[in-house]
Amino acid sequence: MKRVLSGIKPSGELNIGGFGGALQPFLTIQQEYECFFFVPDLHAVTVKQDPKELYQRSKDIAAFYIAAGIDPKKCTIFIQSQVPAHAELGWLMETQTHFGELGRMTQYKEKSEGKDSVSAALFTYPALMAADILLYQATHVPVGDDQKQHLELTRDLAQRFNNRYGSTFVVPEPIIQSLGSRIMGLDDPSKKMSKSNPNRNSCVHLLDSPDEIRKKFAKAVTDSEGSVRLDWETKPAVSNLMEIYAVFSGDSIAAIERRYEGQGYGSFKKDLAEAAAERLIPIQERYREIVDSAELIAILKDGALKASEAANATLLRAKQAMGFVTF
Ligand code: AQP
Repeated sequence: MKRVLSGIKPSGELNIGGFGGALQPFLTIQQEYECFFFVPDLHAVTVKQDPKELYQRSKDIAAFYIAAGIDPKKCTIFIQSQVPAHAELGWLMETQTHFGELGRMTQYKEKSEGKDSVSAALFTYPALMAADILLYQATHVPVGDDQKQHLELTRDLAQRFNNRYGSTFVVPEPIIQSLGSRIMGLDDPSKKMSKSNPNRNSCVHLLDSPDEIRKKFAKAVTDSEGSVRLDWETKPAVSNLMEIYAVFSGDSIAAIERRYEGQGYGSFKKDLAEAAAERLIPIQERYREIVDSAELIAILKDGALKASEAANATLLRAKQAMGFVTF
């Protein structure tokens, strides 16, 4: 059985970057794979989080999974910190990870740049991410552009562990998506659209109203050429908007180019906002129904039980392989 583990960190308000790069692909993936979709809250706390916000955002991410169409009857949906095996295998994986390997991670370099001090966890979290994946013996992991390096490390660690202690972990393969794997900021197409960007106009949030969506796309930077044409080298801002349009409308890039040939950016941006709102409004409605419901709690409790069962079995194998006393 092909199995997938993936998740979205509750480190800020979910935006259309996470939607295009993770949530939307999850909907297709659930048709083909046995899926574990989790809320990686232990990863969120590698940087400072307000406790009340972390609590709310963790529930939000879980609610968005369901609101977007992930089927809790088919998939296991859970919160990472409710399955203690993650932290425990995370530690064991740290013992297998070289300092130099972690130092090469570009995410660490980007997130620590210009900061006086960062947490040790920000440095070591790729080992925890490896544990997340290996605990479920995931055969496949969907990876956005920025996560490729971490999955490579996970594969190296799984192979290293298997060579040292005997076959224990499945070595996971990436699922590379062609569309939406790197959605850039609306204010700056050289920077990835990120939840932690304080500029609210850099992205469209999943809970934005149609009016806010329209305003944000209207403000999005473009270029002076005035033609809707994909060229990441010379027209990154417009190419980014075209990719977002393709994510929301399901249209191909070629079809979008044809539709707006000879037109400026005005009607393109207006239609883009309509396409995004049309997709997001029903998700928002379902999110509001479920976010504070007993239904969500029941799904997460059930998910934590199922996830623990799978994770504890792998953890036990790994501990026995390493020589820990187990009963
Ligand atoms: N802008 C994006 N374009 C495409 N994919 C994206 N993803 C996130 N942003 C984009 C993908 O979504 C998955 C879950 O990501 P995450 O939220 O767990 O971590 P992240 O990539 O660190 O997200 P942010 O928004 O940038 O969070 P902060 O600012 O807190 O670090 C991943 O597969 C990711 O590639």
